[in-house]
Amino acid sequence: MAGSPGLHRVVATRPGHASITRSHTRSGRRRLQLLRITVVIPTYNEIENLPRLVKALFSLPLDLKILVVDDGSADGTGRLADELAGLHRDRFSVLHRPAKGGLRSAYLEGFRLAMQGGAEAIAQMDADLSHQPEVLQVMCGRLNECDVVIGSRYVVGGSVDQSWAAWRKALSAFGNLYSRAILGFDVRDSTSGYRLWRSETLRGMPLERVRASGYVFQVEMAYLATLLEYKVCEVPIHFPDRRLGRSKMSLAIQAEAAMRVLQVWWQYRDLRRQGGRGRTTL
Ligand SMILES: Nc1nc2c(ncn2[C@@H]2O[C@H](COP(=O)(O)OP(=O)(O)O)[C@@H](O)[C@H]2O)c(=O)[nH]1
Ligand SMILES: [Mg+2]
Repeated sequence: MAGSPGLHRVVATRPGHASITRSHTRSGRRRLQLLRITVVIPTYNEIENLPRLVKALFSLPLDLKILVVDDGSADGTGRLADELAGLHRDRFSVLHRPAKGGLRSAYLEGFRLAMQGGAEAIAQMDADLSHQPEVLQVMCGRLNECDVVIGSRYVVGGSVDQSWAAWRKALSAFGNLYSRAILGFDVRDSTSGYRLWRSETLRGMPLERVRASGYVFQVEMAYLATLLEYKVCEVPIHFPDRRLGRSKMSLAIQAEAAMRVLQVWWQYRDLRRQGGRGRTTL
């Protein structure tokens, strides 16, 4: 983070950009602060959803940029994103990748670009509006005391779409319980893809070691943060179903998930011993 250690950058609020977080200086005075946030949005065939999401995000009183990572969507999402980039010049950019490469590399490449671009905080969310943009403000408010904030369906106040069949609710809840049991950590919704990271947190994580894609990518990242003794917080979210377009998660990915969680447990046995000393920035 920019500025002297222990102090947060003080930024004058711009018209239309209310301050969103407060921090304490060493002298204990409260300072208004506006974090520079980049929202990384992976897209694959999200042409109906993307303009709505972008509009909703840019209407938030946050200092926010958007980075879309599009994997050659056949429905023209990439072209639409280019048009949006033309409209919102310095606030919107697109990373075009030639083919569907999965969430792990989409997010990791997006995070890297966002950090290079000077983001102080990096959000990740689905393009399909199942991650409600306004919650980002609540997440920002928590980032003073937390190293990463997860939008959680499974803390008090959180919920999933009422239309979900019982088996789907059970599968999702079971996935989270299973991960908690195997990995022995206390993140209630470790499969959630709605998150806000301090850039410092991502910098301290050995991202080149992350292997899982799909749901387990989210689990692996949350576990890694916990192992490295970062403070992981959860805020309740309602998770409505996507209304438009189709989910790209397949049964194969879900079946793979259970195995991958075991691999995650095995893969980080060294970090379990090292704790916070395993961070790549000390
Ligand atoms: N760039 C990229 N985006 C993807 C890929 N797979 C899924 N997405 C996007 O990642 C987000 C999560 O996928 P989604 O289909 O909503 O999964 P679900 O929420 O579990 O049903 C959405 O914004 C998708 O468009 C991929 O391979 N590459
Ligand atoms: Mg989704």
